[in-house]
Amino acid sequence: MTSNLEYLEQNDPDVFKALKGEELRQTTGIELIPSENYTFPEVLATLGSVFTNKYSEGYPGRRYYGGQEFTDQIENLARDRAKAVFRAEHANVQPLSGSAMNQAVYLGLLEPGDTILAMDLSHGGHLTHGAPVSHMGKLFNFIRYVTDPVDGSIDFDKVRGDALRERPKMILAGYTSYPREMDYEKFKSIADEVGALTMCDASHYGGLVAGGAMKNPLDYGFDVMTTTTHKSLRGPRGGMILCRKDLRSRIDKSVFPGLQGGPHMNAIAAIAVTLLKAQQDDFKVYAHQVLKNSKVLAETLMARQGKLITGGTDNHMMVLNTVESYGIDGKIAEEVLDQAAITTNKQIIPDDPNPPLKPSGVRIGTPAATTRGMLEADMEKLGGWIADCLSNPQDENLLASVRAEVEQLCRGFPVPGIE
Ligand code: DSN
Repeated sequence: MTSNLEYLEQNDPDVFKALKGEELRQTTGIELIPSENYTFPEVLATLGSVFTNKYSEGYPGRRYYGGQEFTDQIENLARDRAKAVFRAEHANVQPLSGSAMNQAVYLGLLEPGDTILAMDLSHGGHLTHGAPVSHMGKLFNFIRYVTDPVDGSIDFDKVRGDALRERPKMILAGYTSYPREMDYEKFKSIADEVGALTMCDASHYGGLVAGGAMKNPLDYGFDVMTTTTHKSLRGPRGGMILCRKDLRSRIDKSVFPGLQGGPHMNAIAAIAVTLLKAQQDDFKVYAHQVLKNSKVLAETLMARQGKLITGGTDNHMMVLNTVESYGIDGKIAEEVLDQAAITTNKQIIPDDPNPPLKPSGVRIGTPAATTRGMLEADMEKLGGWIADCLSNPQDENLLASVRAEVEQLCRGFPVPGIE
């Protein structure tokens, strides 16, 4: 029988060739972008399944289209598993992406013009946390908190002062580029003092919360937690909202019909699969190993002239100031490492004097390498190679020889789901 991939090869060789090229790139090189990962083979199977054919606007038991026997089953499974994994009273698994999920929360629980206290973009906040260029930044009144330039800590006296003065309707924790744990108790106590809702965008570390390696904001009384499903959680691309049960109706109506139409049922089936995996013992081992690997990679870089923002990491990522460490900007550093088959992403640093497409650093993370089975000794090798490359950005021979070593290392760690 002809497989779906064989049909693709026969009927659209251009797309097939690009797909094979991407498979090769993902297997032969090392993926260190902290928001990327390798998903489970079962997730790839459900994403490419007949669930992609189905329209399911509405929610289980209350749909606007017929034929929902199996889609209702999988959405209920995904919601129940999400509630169990994150100890949440309610879960909405329909958001198509991280941005949509955060927008759905703001639009469902607040009114346009309301004040939200959130982390500044250059200090690690996400675009949807009120960056002036985002629609959310225009629609709501965002007040931004920043981090300490030396140790990266958040000045909670200042956050409290801002909250007492500005009376936000919501206080937002969570980040997209910040290498430390968050102090949820302090956020919650300030929010309670001013009567604000608490929301945590745990998109980056949702998988690490699920695996018990990082703190769960819901355990600290947060009203809402959001997470994307494709980063440390290793699922399909998508988002989910976890909240108290009394917020259920406002959140669900905000996602559909407020913001979205038909949910992607193939992704929801894949989220259900991911959340079963996330309850298993080897996922917990993976989550803890991500942090161990991150610490060793950070220490290796710091021992080789690397200046890390906040001086280290408590989570799966680190932000390397390449200008101060090696005299090159983040764009050049990203390109140099690409030549050695090491994938990172250029990254702005707190109060960066340089523009976003030529910023002062790169962001590095360990979830994908850990999924492949790499351990501390592999991180020491990687850290040494990164330092070698960034210290000698114009040495083509060195970059080629590091590339050969990276490819050799990667051959020992097959990628799940790719033959
Ligand atoms: N794109 C995600 C990241 O890389 O952190 C968040 O938007």
